[in-house]
Amino acid sequence: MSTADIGVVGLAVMGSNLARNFARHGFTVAVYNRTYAKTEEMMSAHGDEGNFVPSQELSDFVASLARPRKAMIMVQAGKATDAVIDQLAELMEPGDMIIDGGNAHFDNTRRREAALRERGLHFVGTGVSGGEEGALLGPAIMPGGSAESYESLGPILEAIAAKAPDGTPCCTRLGPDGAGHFVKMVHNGIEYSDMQLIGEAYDLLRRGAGIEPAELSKLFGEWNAGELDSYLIEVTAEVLGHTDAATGKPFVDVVLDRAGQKGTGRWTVQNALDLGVPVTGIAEATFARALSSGVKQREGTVDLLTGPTEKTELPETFVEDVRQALYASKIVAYAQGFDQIAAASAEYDWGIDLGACSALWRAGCIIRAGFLDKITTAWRENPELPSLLAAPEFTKIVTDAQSAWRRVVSTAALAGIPTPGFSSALAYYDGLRSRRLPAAVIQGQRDFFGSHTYKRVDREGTFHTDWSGDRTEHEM
Ligand code: NBP
Repeated sequence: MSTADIGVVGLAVMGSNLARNFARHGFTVAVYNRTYAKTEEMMSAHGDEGNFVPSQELSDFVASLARPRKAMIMVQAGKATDAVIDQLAELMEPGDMIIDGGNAHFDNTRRREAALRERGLHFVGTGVSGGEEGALLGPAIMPGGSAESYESLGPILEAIAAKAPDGTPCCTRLGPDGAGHFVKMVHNGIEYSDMQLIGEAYDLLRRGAGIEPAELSKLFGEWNAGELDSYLIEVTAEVLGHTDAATGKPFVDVVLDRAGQKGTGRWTVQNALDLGVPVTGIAEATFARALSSGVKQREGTVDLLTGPTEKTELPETFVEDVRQALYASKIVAYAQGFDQIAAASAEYDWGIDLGACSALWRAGCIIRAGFLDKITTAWRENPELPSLLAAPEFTKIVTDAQSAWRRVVSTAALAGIPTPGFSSALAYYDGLRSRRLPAAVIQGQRDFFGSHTYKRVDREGTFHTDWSGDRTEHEM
């Protein structure tokens, strides 16, 4: 019987939790996993949570889906996803939908969507954020695909998505083909940046101000009750408050300080370079992870490179300064991420609504934060903002924070504590507010050695100076 409202292929941690989430919301869910034992395992542990239709064969799985069929893939990104798409496409009929909820690169999603569209199938590349717990209890869902597919798929996804404080589901169709996976990628990039900034705040307060992890845990807890309210601050308070059972030491002191990465930060930066969008916060965060795990360089220089010899006096307001610098730097990171989404939306003709995008990040996902309400309002009031920093509320927050921000960055430099996130965010702020940038010198250099020409501030046209000759200027 073709009764299942939706099906899930891939029953590892994400797939099985999403399948359970669908079932708990009253949907009949077809489930399939390449290794059938995993399907049996899930059914015996959770089969009583709702209506599941397990299949051992993919053909039976497809046959159990009601038309238009909706099969959500939650398998390893890359080759596994392509293999499953090929197998499903063979069994499906025009009008059916394949939804990829894995962490695919948006270029792959564009390729897959185009190939399946040729066959009359809908391909919905969907970002899913919130980790295992989110998948079960309500993730933020970022679908990209045809408007037609969203008509019947949207209500199912919206039902299982997290709900924002105002009750709105954290799931919106972001645009065609790669739009959803692109937004998920930038979400992860912002996540990298946010985590790095919080790490720097910890480092400044621990190494700089000598505050112990247990105290810092309380401080982050307090910050979480104010304008920094966010999942990542909450998680940080938990991590810093945890004691290692084996040694009795703060957990943070027994963890090897080499940050891992699965690649979405790198993808974000690579794409930003292609689009020419300065996502300096995400880039610094990605490189900071690379530096932390660059064992050869760290071990080979740690005893050679000396730091400041004099003790750095901290400003009396240091703790509050760090909080303000963190908030301002976070806003810069989000502003840069939105710039990248806007640039890609124009490049690929996706028509992404930045207000809808920020609204769907308000709950369920890793970067959920209280201030996303303010960001949503800013984009909704003026979708044409040249930058999030131009929204009156954010202009005020960052300009009000600048004294504290400067004290933190300069104190960090004097104390020898690396703050690539805070420093680059402040440099970005100063770059934007500078009426003249040294790019004029760069243009001169480029024209000098490569005849790359330049424009003038006082008249229209393109010019070149005869640097090797009599230095007369020619209009090109
Ligand atoms: P994994 O990424 O660990 O993938 C395991 C699943 O892929 C199993 O069901 C496995 O089947 C299946 N699979 C593989 Br591997 N190769 C296959 C093939 N050739 N044909 C069919 N099935 C194949 O699972 P996960 O951690 O649940 O993540 C699923 C997706 O969700 C990934 O793309 C991931 O990037 C994304 N994601 C994960 C998180 C998270 O927090 N973990 C968050 C958001 C998104 P088997 O049992 O037969 O080996």
